[in-house]
Amino acid sequence: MSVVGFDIGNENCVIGVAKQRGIDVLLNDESKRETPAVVSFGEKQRFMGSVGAASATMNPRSTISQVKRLIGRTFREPDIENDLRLFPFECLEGQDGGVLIRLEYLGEMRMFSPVQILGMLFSHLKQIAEKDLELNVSDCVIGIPSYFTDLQRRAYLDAATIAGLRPLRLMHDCTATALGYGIYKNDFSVAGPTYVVFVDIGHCDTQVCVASFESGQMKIISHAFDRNLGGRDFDEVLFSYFAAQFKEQYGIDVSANAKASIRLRASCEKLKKVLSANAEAPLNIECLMDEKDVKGFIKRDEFEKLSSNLLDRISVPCHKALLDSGLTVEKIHSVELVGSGSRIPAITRILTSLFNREPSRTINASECVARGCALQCAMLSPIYRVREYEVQDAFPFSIGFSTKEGPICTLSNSALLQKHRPFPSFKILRLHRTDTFHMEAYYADLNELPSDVSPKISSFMIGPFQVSNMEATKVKVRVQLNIHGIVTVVSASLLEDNVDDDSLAKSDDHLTSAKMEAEANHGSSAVPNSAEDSNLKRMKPSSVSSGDGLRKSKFVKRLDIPVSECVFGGIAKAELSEAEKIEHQLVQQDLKMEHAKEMKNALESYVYEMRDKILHTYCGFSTESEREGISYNLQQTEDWLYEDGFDESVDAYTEKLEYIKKLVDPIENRYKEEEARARASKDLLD
Ligand code: ATP
Ligand code: K
Ligand code: MG
Repeated sequence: MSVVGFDIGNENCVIGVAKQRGIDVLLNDESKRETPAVVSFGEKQRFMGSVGAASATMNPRSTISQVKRLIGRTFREPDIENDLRLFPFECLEGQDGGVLIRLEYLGEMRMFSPVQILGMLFSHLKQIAEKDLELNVSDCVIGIPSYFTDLQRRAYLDAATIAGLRPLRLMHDCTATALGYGIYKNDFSVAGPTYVVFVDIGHCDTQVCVASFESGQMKIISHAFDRNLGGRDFDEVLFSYFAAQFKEQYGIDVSANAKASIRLRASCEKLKKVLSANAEAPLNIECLMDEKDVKGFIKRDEFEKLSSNLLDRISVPCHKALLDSGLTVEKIHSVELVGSGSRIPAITRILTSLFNREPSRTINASECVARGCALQCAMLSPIYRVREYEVQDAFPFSIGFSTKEGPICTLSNSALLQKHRPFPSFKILRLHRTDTFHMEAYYADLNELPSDVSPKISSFMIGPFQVSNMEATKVKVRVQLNIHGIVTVVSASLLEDNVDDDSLAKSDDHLTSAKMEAEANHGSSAVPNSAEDSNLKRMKPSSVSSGDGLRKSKFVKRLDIPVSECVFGGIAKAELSEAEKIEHQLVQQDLKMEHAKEMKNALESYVYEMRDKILHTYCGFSTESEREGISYNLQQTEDWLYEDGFDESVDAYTEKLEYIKKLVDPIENRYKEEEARARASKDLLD
């Protein structure tokens, strides 16, 4: 069994694994610790990760990047419309309002959902891990942004299913980072909790959280974010600057040309990185467009001036997280800056003035999420023993539940589950109902959410059931914020009794880590609750203590009620299994092409080997006409390999190989016989 943590970024993916020594980050086929989050559809097979990224300029319309942005989003959201304008690949509106990616593959126009593309990326990372670990990888923990909606979380689980992964937890990126930070530290003050702010600036987003650490435990107090502020926005500042300059200087409109845009954008990203270490940087692109070589130059000061808007925006989620934590700046022990987007020096400056102290960079900025996820996976997995450590996360949104009578609220803002509630956790509702009823889960406060998120989450039908006593009937509904941060109704039951059943369950419970492990391994998956049989299941004895020390046993009649769930905008089971089928076919095609490549290589090396042997080793064991025939065939095959046989099937290569082998084999046999004879006579003489 594997213990793996995945960080799927908009730009880079990192794989962490628990090994005997601790947490390792795996190298991909190019020996890199980061794998580009890219899926490219070549002529006959897909190329993913590093190889895929290399085709971005060659094959822009079929090379998909930043797919994480599109997961669980709708085509008409203004943010998405903005993104799509920058993407070189084609997107359409799906029937459900979601985004579909359209591209040509194997001579056909094909459509893929972002979930399918994400599934391909997961598959690729899974393969890298399996190759390294030499075992099947399924159990894992996957990092997600804290601002992910219910739908996006479910979409991630669907993508994992397509790839054959079983996430034990979707874990908030900053929580994973905080876990990796806290678990190894032994020097926390005994006087009280140590408060740390984590700021993660990635390629597309910024996430902030405030966490408190004590010996043996960490708690997230608040999460805040800007979903639209990351490294790529700084690239865009440079892009606009140079595009405008080149228009004037060279008379070219880079934005109007997809390939030129990709190249300029890539150069701007490189230039941005150079500016992180240097006060100025040049930009040179040969033959960018209309056969023009372009040259540019920018100083760091100028870049910072152009980016001042973006830099100012970084303080917004920082303020929010601090405000929500109820702490003042003086209470903060340190600010930990992670995510590679944060390497711009001006960001350190901004944070320094914001928190009155320089942020520290002690954490590995690009690997911390994957490492934290791997740690969490080890903690949840039964095969690893990790030191007792309590991880308590906070959910960033308030959730409400309503029935047709209106909201079921326990809080002033009509929410049932308050923002920053610890999770996984559940809440028991007791409702008086006599017949089947519906409940809807929704976001109670849209101000807490990223823009354009629909408040609707999901609806639940509870029933059918029959009551025998109209008056004394309570329906107990168990609402859960599960380990992935997904809202569900896990069960409902009928209590035909006047006695409160608090002895059966605490009404509002945060799951401890031991229980969390159990939840991770059972029941709390994203699979919607299947409707259970509503038969009378059991008569549960509940003990009621009486004052005189005698224990009376009282029977509460409990009847399980079926619960069915409908997620607004989620994909149906049938669609998911169709996606799994398609992925399987695509994998077969990739394997076929890989196999053909291997056969081609085998044929090529055979040709070179024989060309040499026929002149030397086998010379004395063949006639001149044999040698001529073989040489001729070797030459023919080599020519074929460069021309018609450049891109052929496994069978074609095998056939050629067999044909030459038939010519060479008799000679090879003569040679071997002679060898054997020589060895035998040598043995005799010895
Ligand atoms: P996200 O978290 O948004 O999904 P991600 O996790 O893939 O994305 P990271 O790998 O943390 O993102 O960061 C990628 C960003 O960091 C890119 O925009 C990249 O240009 C930027 N970056 C990397 N190195 C530097 C550097 N030296 N200076 C400035 N920016 C850098
Ligand atoms: K990353
Ligand atoms: Mg990231």
